[in-house]
Amino acid sequence: MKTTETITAIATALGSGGIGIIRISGAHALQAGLSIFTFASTSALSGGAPEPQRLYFGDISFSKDGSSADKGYFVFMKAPNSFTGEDIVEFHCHGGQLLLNKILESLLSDRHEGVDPVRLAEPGEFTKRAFLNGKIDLTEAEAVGELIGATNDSALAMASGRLQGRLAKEIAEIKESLVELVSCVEIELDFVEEEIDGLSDEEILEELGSIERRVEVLTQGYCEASAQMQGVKVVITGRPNTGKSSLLNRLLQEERAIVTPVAGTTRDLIEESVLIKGLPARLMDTAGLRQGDLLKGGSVRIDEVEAIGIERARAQVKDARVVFFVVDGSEPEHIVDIELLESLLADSLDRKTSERKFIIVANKSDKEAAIENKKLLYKQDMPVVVLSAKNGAGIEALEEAFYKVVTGLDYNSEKVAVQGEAFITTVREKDALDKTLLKIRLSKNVVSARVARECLALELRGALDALGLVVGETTSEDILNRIFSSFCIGK
Ligand SMILES: Nc1nc2c(ncn2[C@@H]2O[C@H](COP(=O)(O)OP(=O)(O)O)[C@@H](O)[C@H]2O)c(=O)[nH]1
Ligand SMILES: [Mg+2]
Repeated sequence: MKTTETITAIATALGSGGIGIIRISGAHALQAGLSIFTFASTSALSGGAPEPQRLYFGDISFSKDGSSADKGYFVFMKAPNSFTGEDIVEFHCHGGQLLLNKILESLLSDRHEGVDPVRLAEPGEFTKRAFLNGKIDLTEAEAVGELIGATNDSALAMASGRLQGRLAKEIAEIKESLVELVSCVEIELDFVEEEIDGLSDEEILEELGSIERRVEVLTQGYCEASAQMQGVKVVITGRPNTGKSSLLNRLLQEERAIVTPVAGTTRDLIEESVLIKGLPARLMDTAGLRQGDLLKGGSVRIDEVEAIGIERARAQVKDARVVFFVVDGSEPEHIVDIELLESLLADSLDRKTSERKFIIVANKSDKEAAIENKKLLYKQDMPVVVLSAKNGAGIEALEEAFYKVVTGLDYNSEKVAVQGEAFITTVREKDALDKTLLKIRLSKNVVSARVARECLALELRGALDALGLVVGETTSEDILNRIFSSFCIGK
């Protein structure tokens, strides 16, 4: 698909910096770029025009009358040898926000005679054009966003591997095997009369089995890879004084939150990032949950600040991927704990239910324990970890339980992380591969049940279409728009 509209945007981050970049892409990029640039020396031009992939120094005008200017570089990348596959011009000037905005404005204004209007790029539009012009596939386009958003080494390594096309290559190889199989089956169908030697059922099943395993490997790494890439939001909650802040401090290995024996010490949210068993977690300590009606007969007075803190805590739980529900394991079973847990679980009965995992933390194991009394809590179908935030006993077990609920795998310190292999990180890719798997399994059933080869060809085609969704070959316009609109402008 060829897009002719010329677009522009500031490509560097908002705020002031040493250098700011403005990017123009489209058929009129060169014309528009030249209209506001004066070359310091014309000797390097070829026939009066700039050569591609070469930096030129000069004046960039940023006011309507063309008199004011910044000094900077001009670079032209000629289609199709550019990121978008279209003509691109970039200005590398000083990175002041006002300055960059003024230059952008002068490109957008139609004051230049004979220059077609240039419009502001939509979010992700440069990357979208790169995709539409076949410069990158959808997995690589998404990797651009992931590379920019990476906040830890392994996310960065993974995004960079994706950008280099590791996943794209694996998908292409799986696709090739499928295409080969489909063509064998279809040739057989086309030449029924000629009695050519087609593949035996066993051969087809074997080939399908090996394709299935390759797709499975990709889907199995999903939970871990997406956690690596996006980080896991963990909310610590429970009644006041159960040791939530102590647990946060213990996991961070620093005295981050204030700990006192006074109920209601933590009032606002405290958020810190930490790696738990190699997974990046955003840990959030919250105000202890209490309420007049939950504390039976309680005469506890909650002031306005604490009440707001409690409200915030509840809201955070709804947005969490993992919830550490902390109880005081040294106390006899507390009815309030159960009511609280149930009310949080009820809050969780929304779209993300299946994704949100609770871990019950029975704290203060260093004190004389009354844990056996907590039968009701233990009846809930969720992991229980007995630990002491005070002396650190059991923290390892909590970290392993965390790893398990996030990735679905047992933690094994010898296991190398997903980086280095091909893997998927987005729900979109997981969805497409699940569909592919389904079709492959249906194909196997069709062969095993000795149904006509026509049906097999149909299912195999279905698998190919589903696989095409991963790299964007068969992805609808709507979905593409959704993906690219999550990018920022200038990307
Ligand atoms: N013995 C013991 N005391 C603890 C432990 N964890 C927290 N505490 C104490 O319990 C009280 C409340 O702790 P804090 O972390 O502020 O609880 P929060 O209100 O849930 O944040 C403090 O006096 C802590 O010293 C633990 O593992 N063992
Ligand atoms: Mg606290």
